[in-house]
Amino acid sequence: MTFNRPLHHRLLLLLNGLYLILDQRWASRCSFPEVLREAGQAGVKLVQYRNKTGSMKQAYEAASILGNVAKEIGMLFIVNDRCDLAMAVEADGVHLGQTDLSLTFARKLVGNDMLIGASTHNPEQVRTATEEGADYLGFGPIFPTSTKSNHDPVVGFQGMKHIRELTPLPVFAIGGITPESVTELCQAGANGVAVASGILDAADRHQAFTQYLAPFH
Ligand code: TZP
Ligand code: MG
Repeated sequence: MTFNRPLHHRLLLLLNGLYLILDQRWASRCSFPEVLREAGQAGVKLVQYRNKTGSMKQAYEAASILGNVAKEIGMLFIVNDRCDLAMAVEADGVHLGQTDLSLTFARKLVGNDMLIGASTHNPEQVRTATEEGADYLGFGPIFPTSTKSNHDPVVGFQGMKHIRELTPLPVFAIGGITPESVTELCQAGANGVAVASGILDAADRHQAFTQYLAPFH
């Protein structure tokens, strides 16, 4: 059964451009609330909080602060991996990988109003996540990255091009993306790019935001 949820127009308008990933590993080197405000000013419309190692208590505290900032500046706030945390902080969405809760069961838990994003790495996963009611997809890794350990094989521009026709959902290219690759990824069919290190390691974050977003203007 193909099941594409009719997404509210307002949400669809936000599911493109630069998707900022705030990975807890960078939190000791920069202030996430500050980065989030800079992102909002630059025109970023959605952000994900990713915490692979912290306790639930620590993740809840960080996510609830970031969720409040995101709400204040009108940015979509997505929590990685965990439906319970997303629900606890009243996030706009939850982002699930291939080893997280199934999309079908996650939907039962979070209800119809929460966005569900799905990480996909090959054509089969793109088809399945689409059929199972994801609202948007992450697809990659496009290039090698050290942000995710043991990641799937890289798919490159060709991989992106190949899956474009398999789903009507917004697709964010992810993994090792630099500003130089954004235009070609959009030409290959990406609606946006999801980035962690390219922003969080940038010497000049303001410039990095501008460079990543320029192809979307
Ligand atoms: N999966 C592959 S890369 C990544 C995830 C969740 C995070 C993006 O990392 P970066 O630093 O932009 O390569
Ligand atoms: Mg996950």
